[in-house]
Amino acid sequence: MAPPNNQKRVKGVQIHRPFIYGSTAKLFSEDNPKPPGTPPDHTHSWTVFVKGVDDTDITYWCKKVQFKLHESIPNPMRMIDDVQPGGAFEVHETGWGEFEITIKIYYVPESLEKPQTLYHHLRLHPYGQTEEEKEVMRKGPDIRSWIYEEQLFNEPYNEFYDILTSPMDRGKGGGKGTRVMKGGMVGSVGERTASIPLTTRPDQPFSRETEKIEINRLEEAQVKVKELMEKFGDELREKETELARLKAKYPDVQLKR
Ligand code: SLL
Repeated sequence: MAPPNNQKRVKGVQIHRPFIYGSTAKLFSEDNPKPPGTPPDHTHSWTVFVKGVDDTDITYWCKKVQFKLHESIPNPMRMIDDVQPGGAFEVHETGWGEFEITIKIYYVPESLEKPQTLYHHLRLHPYGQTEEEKEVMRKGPDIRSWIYEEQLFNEPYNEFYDILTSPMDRGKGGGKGTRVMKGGMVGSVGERTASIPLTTRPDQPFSRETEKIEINRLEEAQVKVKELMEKFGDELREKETELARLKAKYPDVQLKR
C-alpha cells in the first residue's frame, strides 16, 4: 500500500521492541472470591494482556489492541484503546474453559503499518511437558502463560523512525545519561530502547538472565543431539558391516524387504 504522503522508509534499518503477551488465571477461592453476579459455572478469573517488558511503555508504537474471545462470552470482540496503570492493554474475564484468543495489535498511525495478529491459548490449568513442571505451577499463586516477543519494524518510515528513537517524555526531572534502572536494566535514561532487565524478579521473568539460561539449555541440547547422532551413526555402520559380512557368507539368500 502506498503511503498517503511522501514519507520514505529508512533504508537498511531494523528496530525491535520487546514486549510480552499472554494470560494469567486464578481459580476462585477464599483469596479470590467470585465477583457478585458471576455465573455459577465459572471457575476462574483471568486476564489476557499485551505489555512492555518490565512494564516499559509501548504506547509510542502500539496504539490499541483487539482481543477476540470465545463466542460463548458476551461481546467477544474487545477493543482496548488505553493501557491500564501498569502499562498493559488488557481484558479481565471470568469463565470455565480454555480457548484460543486472537490478539490484534494496531500500530500508531505514523507507522503506516497494518495491524498484526497473534494467537494465544488461554491457560486455566497447570500445564507443562512434565508432571514436575505442572506441580511447580500448582503451587504458584496463579497460572501464567506469558510469551516474550519482539516487535520488528523493518525499514520504518522516517516519521515513525523518529518516534521510535526519540527521547521519552519523562515529565519533571527526566534527563539523559546512562544508569542502571529499576531491575538492573541498563539504558540511556530518556531514550526509547529495546533493553530488557539484566536479572529476573518476581513478575518480571524476562531478562538477560533468562536469556542466558535458555542459551545454555539450547547449547546442552545441541551437544546431546551431536552425541546421539554419533552413537546412532556408529550403530548404523556396525549393522551395515554385519549385513555385508552376512551377504558375503550367504550369497544365495534373498533379503526379504
Ligand atoms: C471448547 N475450550 O473447545 C472450549 C471452549 C469456552 C470457555 C471454552 C464461557 C464464559 C461465559 C467460557 O468460559 N467459555 O459464559 O462467559 O469448546
